[in-house]
Amino acid sequence: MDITLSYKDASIFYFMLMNWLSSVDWRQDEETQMDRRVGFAVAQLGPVHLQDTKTAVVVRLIDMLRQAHARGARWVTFPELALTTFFPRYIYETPEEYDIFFEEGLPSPAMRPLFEVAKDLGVGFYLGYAEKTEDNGVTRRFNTSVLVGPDGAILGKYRKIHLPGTVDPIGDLEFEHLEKRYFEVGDLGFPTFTTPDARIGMCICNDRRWPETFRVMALRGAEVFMLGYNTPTRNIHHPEPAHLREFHHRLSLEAAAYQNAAWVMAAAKCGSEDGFAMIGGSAIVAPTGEVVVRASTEDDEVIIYDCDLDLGAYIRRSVFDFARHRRIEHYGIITSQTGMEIDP
Ligand code: CDT
Repeated sequence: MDITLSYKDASIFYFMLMNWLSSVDWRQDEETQMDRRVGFAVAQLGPVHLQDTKTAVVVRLIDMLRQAHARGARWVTFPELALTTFFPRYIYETPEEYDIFFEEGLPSPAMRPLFEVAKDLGVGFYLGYAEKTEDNGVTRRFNTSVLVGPDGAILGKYRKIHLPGTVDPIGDLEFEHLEKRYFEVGDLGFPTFTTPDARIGMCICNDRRWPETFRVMALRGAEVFMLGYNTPTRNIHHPEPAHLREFHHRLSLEAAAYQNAAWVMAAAKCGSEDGFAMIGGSAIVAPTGEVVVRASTEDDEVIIYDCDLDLGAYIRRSVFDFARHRRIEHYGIITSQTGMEIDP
């Protein structure tokens, strides 16, 4: 009898086997449930040019919010500094020049239409923006994200802690990265927020390269990390091959998800903003560390996944049961020492 399979038959068999395997619940403990599924979307934003108005950008954000809702999302993650071009690439001398990029109040006038539509649709969201605020008569500026619940309630803010770049221009011929010039270091820590669907933590762009960011949120019970980013394709501070920019982005997300047993929602602002290229690669990563869906363009694009929050809970009861396995007596220098110090 000839039992040779054609390539097509073998492919069909492989596909059916994989489908069956992925439908089998491999989690082996009695607390495992399979019904804590929530639709999370990531809304990647293509380029926003210097001349684009905030009104026009918010129209694009609302359009993606509607798409996400139509596809079953309860939550949407938008990018860092989502309302304007990535202005820290430019040199401005006075607040009068750069305050046009900042928002005052929540929602700011520019954001209000997005807040209204989201509330009408019952969709919660993360939005990155440049925040200007008055504190005891002192003007302060932060690179901030806000978390708004599906009921329209403002759940809280996060102010970016790991600010990359410099205060003064380095004189690169193409562009600068002046986040340290325009923003203060965030002063809110890494808070997490309890919602009816999941406990959510927020961070912004460069924060994703630092494992402490996610561990602090995980210790506070975060089940979902939301993050927006603007990552220039070229690293002007530390030259490196372009492919490493995407690789390190993805590596950071996968490690954060796996080591903290949480879902990661990563939203890029990307493409060529007035000729300055930024990576795409928006993604949703499962607590297993696997990318489950990834944007395929460098333009406005919505990706969505039905996230099983019990998958993370299972991993936190097993491999990463922090209470059972962490050895804090050996971690002290992580918070007492910043740079490397070699024992004599
Ligand atoms: N926005 C942001 O934080 N971007 C940084 C670029 C670092 S290169 C100076 C990032 O980590 O992606």
